[in-house]
Amino acid sequence: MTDLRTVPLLVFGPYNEDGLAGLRDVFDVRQIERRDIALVPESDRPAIRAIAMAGHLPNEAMDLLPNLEIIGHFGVGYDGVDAAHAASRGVAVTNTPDVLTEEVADTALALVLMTVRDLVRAEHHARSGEWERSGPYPLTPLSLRGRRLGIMGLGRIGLAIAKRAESFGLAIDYHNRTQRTDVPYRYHESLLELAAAVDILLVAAPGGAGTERAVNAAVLSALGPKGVFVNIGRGSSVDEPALIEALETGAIAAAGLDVFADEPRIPERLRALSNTVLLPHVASASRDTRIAMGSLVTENLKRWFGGEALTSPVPESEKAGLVRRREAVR
Ligand code: NAP
Ligand code: 8YV
Repeated sequence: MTDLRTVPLLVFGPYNEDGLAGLRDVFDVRQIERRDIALVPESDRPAIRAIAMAGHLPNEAMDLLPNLEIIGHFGVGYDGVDAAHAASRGVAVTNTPDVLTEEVADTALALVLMTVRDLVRAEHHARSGEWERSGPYPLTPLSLRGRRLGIMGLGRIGLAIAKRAESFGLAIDYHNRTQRTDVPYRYHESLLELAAAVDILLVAAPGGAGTERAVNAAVLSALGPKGVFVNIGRGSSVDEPALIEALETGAIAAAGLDVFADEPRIPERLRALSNTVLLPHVASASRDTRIAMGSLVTENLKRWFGGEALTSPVPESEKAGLVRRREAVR
């Protein structure tokens, strides 16, 4: 009989409450309140065999845990974990794809609509009594009608966004590193080309070195003065100072952002702008979806120590053959 209560698992910093309860039901959980390995006493470090976490795990922290086998990342985007480094040490990494796709796509469409039709300030106009005092809310210069949406990152989430946008009557273009053969949408080999061809540019790509500051001044200039930028992916994919400059000068019309370069800090200049809609990284943040994400983290960790194939290893772990523990914990 497998006894996972003998497996010490480190919860590296803040973690979803439902997910934590699920982990506690199974493993010998030790949680630290901040993502700081110094909070794990040196004498306890050799015992740790698994980590559950969200956000950033420094390589130095990983390297101070000599018997670490697996990292369960709460979130599909695992740019905060160096999965190649983990693989070089024989440590598997899992993430939480699929279970959040539809929720994130719903939020993306809401963000597009809020931004294009200025709905946050219109709501404030009604709620504050301004409608009764000063009359109707001004007509919005932008509309979704007749617009073309360009998606950078037509993966699971990008495709779910495209399907929704299609039903809204939008034409869809996209840019990935590799052209897909299973979609009817127009492909662009470069992000610059995509930005020049569309009215709304939406990022649904992963963070990390491959997309670092990819949305820069040239891309925003190509999007143009009637263009709208929406980011549901990662803040690191945008040159944020260049975005602020483009919004301030009218080089683009508006932006809707769920993610930022240095969360939870949002630059004051960005917060001061009236042509932005700013969300605090909530695209997947419904309780049901977060429960599903936590369950998938726990499922992966249970399967690993039970000697079964992982449900969602990241590609770097798959490539290294880190998809199943050689033996179950007895
Ligand atoms: P996915 O299925 O792996 O899709 C990622 C897409 O991005 C793929 O189509 C990939 O195509 C493309 N891509 C990767 N690197 C690229 C690059 N350098 N340039 C252009 N395209 C690139 O992942 P997903 O499940 O859709 O999730 C996407 C991302 O959304 C996550 O990594 C995460 O950062 C973000 N996210 C945010 C939230 C939120 O709360 N705001 C929630 C969930 C996810 P190629 O490989 O062909 O390039
Ligand atoms: C979460 C996300 O907000 O899955 C992702 O990549 O960005 C979001 O779903 C995050 O991972 C939870 O901390």
